[in-house]
Amino acid sequence: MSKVILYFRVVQVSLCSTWRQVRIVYSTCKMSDILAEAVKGAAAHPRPEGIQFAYGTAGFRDKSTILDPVLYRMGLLAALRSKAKKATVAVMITASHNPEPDNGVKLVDPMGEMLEESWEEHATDLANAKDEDIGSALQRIIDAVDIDISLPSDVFVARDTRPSGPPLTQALLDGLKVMGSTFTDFGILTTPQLHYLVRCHNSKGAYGEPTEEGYYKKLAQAFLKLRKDAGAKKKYEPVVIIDGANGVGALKTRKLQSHLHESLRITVCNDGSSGKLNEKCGADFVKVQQKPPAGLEIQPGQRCVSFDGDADRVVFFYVNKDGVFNLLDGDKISTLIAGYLGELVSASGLQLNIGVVQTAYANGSSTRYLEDVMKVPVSCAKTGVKHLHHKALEFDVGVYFEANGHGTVLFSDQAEQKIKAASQDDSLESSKREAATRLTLMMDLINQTVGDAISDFLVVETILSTRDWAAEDWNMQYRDLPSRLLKIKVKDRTAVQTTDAERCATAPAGLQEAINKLVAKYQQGRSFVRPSGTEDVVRVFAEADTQANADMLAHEVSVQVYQLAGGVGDQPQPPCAP
Ligand code: 16G
Ligand code: ZN
Repeated sequence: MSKVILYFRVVQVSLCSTWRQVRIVYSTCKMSDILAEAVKGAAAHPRPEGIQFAYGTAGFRDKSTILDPVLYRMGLLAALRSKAKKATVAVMITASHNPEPDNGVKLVDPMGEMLEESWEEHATDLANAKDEDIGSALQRIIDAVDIDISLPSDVFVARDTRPSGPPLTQALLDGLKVMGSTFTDFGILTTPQLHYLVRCHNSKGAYGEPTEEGYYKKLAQAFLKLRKDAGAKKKYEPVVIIDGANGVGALKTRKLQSHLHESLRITVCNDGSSGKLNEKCGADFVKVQQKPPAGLEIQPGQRCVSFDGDADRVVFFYVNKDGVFNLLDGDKISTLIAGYLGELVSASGLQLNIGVVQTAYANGSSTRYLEDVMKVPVSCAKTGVKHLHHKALEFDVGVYFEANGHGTVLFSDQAEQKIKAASQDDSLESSKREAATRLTLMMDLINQTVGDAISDFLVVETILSTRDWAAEDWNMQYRDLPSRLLKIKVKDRTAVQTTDAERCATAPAGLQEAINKLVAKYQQGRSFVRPSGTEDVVRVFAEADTQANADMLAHEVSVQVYQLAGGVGDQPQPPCAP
């Protein structure tokens, strides 16, 4: 006799004006019914023929017009993930720095971490299952992970400002409803805000109040306390221009502003009132183009900040009195933060090791500065936030940043306890206790779940103010080597394989040897190639003593990729003489 298991299933979820009030009506049903309904529900979200989706470094990302079925399926998957973790998980709908017509979706684990890597495969399988096979695809995941389907599930949902966001959210919610999951739709949030909320919720408030207001309050309180004793400044000006990439970062900075009172004068440009999301603006544009975004009027020396489309990346820049553009990217930010936290740790007398995690894209000057001048250990991780995050966990205080401006600081539980205890230890010298107190405030200011443009921006402002530095003083810590990033189209980008955190190519045969020979021709030359995780291209990075040499080295390596890895179209042309 076959066993019939009855499960509770939510059949009605009503969201009231305040999101905390969710009315839930339960009924009972069988697991086979849930799977059958998941298949039935797919009729409203049919999967197009001939498209293969892949859960990449930043989840699924594509033209928004083809993502509806993926969102529906991610609703199904998020419910399973929540059951598997016995906790609330989150789903963010965004395509970050990509153009406005794109969109994407990624799952967030209970403590605000990226989705565990082993589930990326489940996500890809489910996204590619035919409509009629959704039930068996779900069953495969349930069996593989051994999920107790009778457990409840709960999911937080948010999106960026893209016009495709609302209908895609609807598709996601349809998936959640079919699974009988409860959910909270927060509407428009930055990616890091959603990460913060799910962590607060699951840690029962220990990380902060699980509301958007709670996020602003936590950051602003720490920021204002860290500024309290600041004396008169000669160089640091509390005036900053923010390029909001015409996205959610602009809206949320406006909300933060009222909490900061008069401590910082922020002008938000590219706030979405006229321009398009990420078009000629935002952190990615500024980093890649090495020039200021459109829509900003900048005085020499004025400190400016660019966020990306979902506000998880930040870069700073200024134009000097000769009109020369200067970028302060993720490498400069991590160096600044590691230096300051290192000083606080020494001043507190605590035995904590600090390390910095970078990727192969980090400017060689930054790595040398950290290792040779600051004597800070540096680890290199593969591109993609999850790899850096993972490595940063190896330190008591792990500072990780990608050169593109995505990064944060992780404090181990043990470090956190030691710092908090020292800040309350009356037997300690007051200077030590004070340093520990500043460290606790820095921990509150830093969003440890994921890189957060708003939080990182406030951290940098705090350090610059404490040091009484203008952007130029910060920039002078070390001089970036000129670099160039190119992309090459090939028949199959997986023909290029790498090892040693992407610094060495293991395939195609002969490519690394060719790169080594080319690099040897240039002063301070360095180059590596890697298949992109988000675009169908191979990326080529090169740096050297001069811009012309960096450009030429990047070009010569590109030609090797083109010839050895099956280049498509015309062979790359040498850079034009300046
Ligand atoms: C994604 C990654 C970013 C990485 C970029 C590289 C996350 C959240 N985002 O945007 O960290 O720098 O991919 O793109 O992990 P690429 O593989 O196309 O060069
Ligand atoms: Zn982003």
